[in-house]
Amino acid sequence: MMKHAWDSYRQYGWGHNELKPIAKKGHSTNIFGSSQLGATIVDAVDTLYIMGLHEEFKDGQEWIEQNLDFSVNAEVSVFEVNIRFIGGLLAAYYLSGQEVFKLKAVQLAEKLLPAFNTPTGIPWAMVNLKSGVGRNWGWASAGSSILAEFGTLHMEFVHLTYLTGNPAYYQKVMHIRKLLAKMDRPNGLYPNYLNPRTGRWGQRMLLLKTSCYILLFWVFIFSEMLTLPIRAFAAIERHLVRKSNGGLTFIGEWKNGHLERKMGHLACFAGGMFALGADGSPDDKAGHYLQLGAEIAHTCHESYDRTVLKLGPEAFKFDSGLEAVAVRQNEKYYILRPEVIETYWYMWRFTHDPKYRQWGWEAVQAIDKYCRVSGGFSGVKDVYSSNPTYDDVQQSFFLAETLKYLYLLFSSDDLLPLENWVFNTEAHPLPVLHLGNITLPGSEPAQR
Ligand code: DMJ
Repeated sequence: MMKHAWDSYRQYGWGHNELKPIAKKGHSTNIFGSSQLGATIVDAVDTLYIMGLHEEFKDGQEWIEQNLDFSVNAEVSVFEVNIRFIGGLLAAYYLSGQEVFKLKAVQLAEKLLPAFNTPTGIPWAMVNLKSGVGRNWGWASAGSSILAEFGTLHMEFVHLTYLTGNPAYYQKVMHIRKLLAKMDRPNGLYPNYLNPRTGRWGQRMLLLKTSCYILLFWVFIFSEMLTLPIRAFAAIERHLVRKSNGGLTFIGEWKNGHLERKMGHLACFAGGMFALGADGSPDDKAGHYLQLGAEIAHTCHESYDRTVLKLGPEAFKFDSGLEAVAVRQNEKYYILRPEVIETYWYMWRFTHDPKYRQWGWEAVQAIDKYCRVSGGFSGVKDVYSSNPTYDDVQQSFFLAETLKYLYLLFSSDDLLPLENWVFNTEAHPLPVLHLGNITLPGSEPAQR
């Protein structure tokens, strides 16, 4: 499947950000602005390396060496470019040792730094790579920055300081962390919108997106300050986790004082997060969080199993007799997302229960049957229709994440062991840094 996805992109979309597998031409979205930066190449090279697809990896590396140039007049998403490009380049560097990946990651990071020039130091969501001018999306609670985005720069930026000796990257993200630590936390959790001019929360909305919480959790685990993530777990459980009438555990969305009994595909990452958290929790909590991870994995599997295509919808409800099914037409699509498979993989690593491989295999068969087309893989618009239409996009995260997690699910545990590697939110593995033993330039000595 990786060969088919890559070869199709190579043939029809080379150098474009993504591929339209039906129209057989390049594709891009507003997260990359008007740039043509080969997002699929950068996002996929570490997967190629891990899978031993050496020729393809070399081809990708050559394109990056010769063509990847960030001096372009394009307004890009700071978060997306960080997780896909900086994460992808750093992972490729650590895995292969090829200097070019590090060099390109640092060049790009320099272009992102102006995004932090705000009155509070909370970065803009978008920055123009040429002019350095930043701004926010109008739809994000009147121009706020988004927690799931600016809270997910930490890992890559700490690695940049570690690799270059330049303290600037570390200081920028530490500033965010310190500022967050001082802010009020309604219900013990951070709302999703923060105004970078005033430093005040925007709309009070708690959404568990695939980024900030797992990221904060990892960071705190590895900085040996466990209390905050464990408190956050307790608050998530208390305010967002519920059981349906049919006995399915789900994570709802809290908006304006009301919990909507709806779970997004994106929130399915939390099964893996709880399993990983169980591994680092105090003994009396470990079994509990592993069990919670297993329950989330089960619910997300049900959301796949209750469809015609055996692929999960974008969001599913637990209301008025509904159990893990989408209601609105615009929530019935599957765009090759990884979160459910990501959770299967973490659960497999921590339990070795064969059902996770079984569920992963079901997903492989469904994707191959319903999403494979002659020009690559496409998302589908309705997972409840036996005759679905395609969205005609092969997302770069399909190669970075979905196929990588599937490959790891069927590999042995000594391939990228979790003691030594930590995966960013785009599934790019970076080595665990033991900050207790390292003093980063610009950092205070690690707290114990
Ligand atoms: C990916 O870019 C990342 O997993 C991100 O955290 C969320 N969205 C997509 C996949 O669904």
